[in-house]
Amino acid sequence: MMYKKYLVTAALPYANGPVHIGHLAGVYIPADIYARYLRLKGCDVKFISGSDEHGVPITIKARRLGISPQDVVDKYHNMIKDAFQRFGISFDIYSRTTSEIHRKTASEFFRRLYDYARLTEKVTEQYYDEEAKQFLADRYIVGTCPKCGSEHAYGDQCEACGSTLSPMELINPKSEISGSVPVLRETSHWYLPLNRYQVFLEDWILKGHKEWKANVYGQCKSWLDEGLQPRAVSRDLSWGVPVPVNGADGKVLYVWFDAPIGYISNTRELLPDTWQSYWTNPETKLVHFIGKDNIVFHCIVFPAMLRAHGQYILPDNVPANEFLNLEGKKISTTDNWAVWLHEYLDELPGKEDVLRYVLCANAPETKDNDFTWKDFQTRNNSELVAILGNFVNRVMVLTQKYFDGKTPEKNEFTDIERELEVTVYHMRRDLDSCVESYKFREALKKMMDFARLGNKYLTDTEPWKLAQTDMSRVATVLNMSLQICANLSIVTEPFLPFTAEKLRKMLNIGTFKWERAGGIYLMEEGHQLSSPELLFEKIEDETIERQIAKLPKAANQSAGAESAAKSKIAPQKETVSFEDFGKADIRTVTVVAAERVPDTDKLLKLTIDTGLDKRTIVSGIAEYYKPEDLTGKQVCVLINLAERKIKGIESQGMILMAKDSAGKMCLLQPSELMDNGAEIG
Ligand code: B3M
Ligand code: ZN
Repeated sequence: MMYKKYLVTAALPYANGPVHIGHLAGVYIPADIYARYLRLKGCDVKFISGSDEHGVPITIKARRLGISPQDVVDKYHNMIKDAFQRFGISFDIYSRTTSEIHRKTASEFFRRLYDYARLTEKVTEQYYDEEAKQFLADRYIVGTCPKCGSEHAYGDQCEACGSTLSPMELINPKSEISGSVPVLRETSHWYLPLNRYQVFLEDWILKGHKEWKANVYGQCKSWLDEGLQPRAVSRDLSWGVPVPVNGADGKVLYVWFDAPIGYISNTRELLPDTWQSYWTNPETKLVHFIGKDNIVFHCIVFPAMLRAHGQYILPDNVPANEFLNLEGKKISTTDNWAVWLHEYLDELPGKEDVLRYVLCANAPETKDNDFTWKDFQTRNNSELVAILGNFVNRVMVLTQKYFDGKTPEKNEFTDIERELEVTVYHMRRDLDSCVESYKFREALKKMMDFARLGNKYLTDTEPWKLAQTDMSRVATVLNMSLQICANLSIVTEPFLPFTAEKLRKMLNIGTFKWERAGGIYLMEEGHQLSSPELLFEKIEDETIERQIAKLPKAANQSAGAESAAKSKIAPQKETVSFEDFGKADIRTVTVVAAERVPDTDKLLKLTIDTGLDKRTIVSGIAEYYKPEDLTGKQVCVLINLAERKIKGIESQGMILMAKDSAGKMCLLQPSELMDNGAEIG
């Protein structure tokens, strides 16, 4: 389907705290890359977000600080908005759900569902705090999680195990406000009967959107398989959008009812006259960028609301990401185990793109991922500086030296240039397909491939040597190199917008349309360049040491991988889908030869017979097994692991081991002798 318009939304962050790198990697960087890409392609795109300013987390924070909820959201909304802007997140609008237009839009939305009998009303018993004289919705009630036993579960969710809960499921419930044990009282609420949309959602998602990311599709499937139940869409609270029905005093819309409507209200605020031409237009592609904890609301609840409403389009895709950890530990705002965007911007000025690059390179696209300051430094120094910065700098300096900073002419092509022309053309197309399928990590690599290609071209042609004999060749080589620089000024724009701008300035060019990338006629002969500047600077150890030292001490110690491992059994990892597990090809194999890898304590080089072939794997088991103990043993090996070079040896698989919390390790062996190549699963 050819779309005429695009709505790109990024989850509305709660305005109860600042934004950290987890938010950026999971939601805002991919969304921004996508929106910038579409804009450069000349598409009619609106990139929408804003602060989520209702809900119990806000009122709890206000109570704790002794200020009003409005004061809380004013403070954080401005802080978040400012940080996003400084970081180059190119929203067309970043508004807020306390705006007048949002209140109106959300009320009208609810009212339409109410008028068309799309909601049901029900009286139930709910927890009530007799001391504070109020009902205890969602996070106002705390207790023990029935699923994992954590003592700090909330009435809507357990953060320890990620389960969605209802207040009635909590063991030993207590009021978050007064600490008292709540009583049950009757109250009446409106419900969205999700069960009525079960069949529709099954068709739409399970049959119609098989292309959605596996993590998203899998979560939807498990919700649908469990069978959808009606969900309350109102609450007994004073902070929120009042329920627009007579006799509903003291009741507001549930925050997860009003928040996604914020995407619509914010578009309406941006385009008072034409917003409907986006939201009611089947030729609009709507894409929600969110984190994994928001999947059910964006894939099940909001689409059911939109369907019940009847006038608006549904999302085409919801490319949700998993979570980003920090130095091996879950980001925690309460423990201050986080890198806060506003602090980063103040402390590492001019390095916006470095963080954008590192977070995109490590984006938790298919599984949780880790941010470490060491990796941040390495990616800056050996990728941004050494590959991208270095290429551009060499071209600028050489052009200055040999041609007074003017783009030289393209003379006769050799095979190298002919091949280069074709390669560049294909690289652009490959990059497009990665972005369009929401594979931003891979897209970033493809972006860097332009610089890699440029470096290789310079190394192969050596214009500094040619300069002694053949200036006409030098001209061609530098012309082509400048074409690659101009290509880089386009393809870096979605990922590294500050760098793209610097590059345009140096090349003394304007912004090209995306479609021009992949071509070699961007820089005109005779065009004067500006003076070269460095695109990136090396990051020294002190810089990252200072950042590491900022992380809270207590948490810092327990973050040490070893002490954590010794203190307890590793927690269960993320759920994987059946298909995901099925990708791992594990076989029984026989070790036919084993030897130590010279100059290492831990590594053995094993030759194994997989039944399919004989191959080499390098394994870190020398502390536990002598080479002679292994020869002839049958073990289990993951055979389709991407090849890795370890100490110069290609390792083609991984031998499976068990490791306990004390660090003891042992091999896994089949309980009976099997043929080599037997599949394990
Ligand atoms: N504020 C939850 C969150 O920040 C929520 C997202 C709303 S998107 C409509 O995780
Ligand atoms: Zn739990």
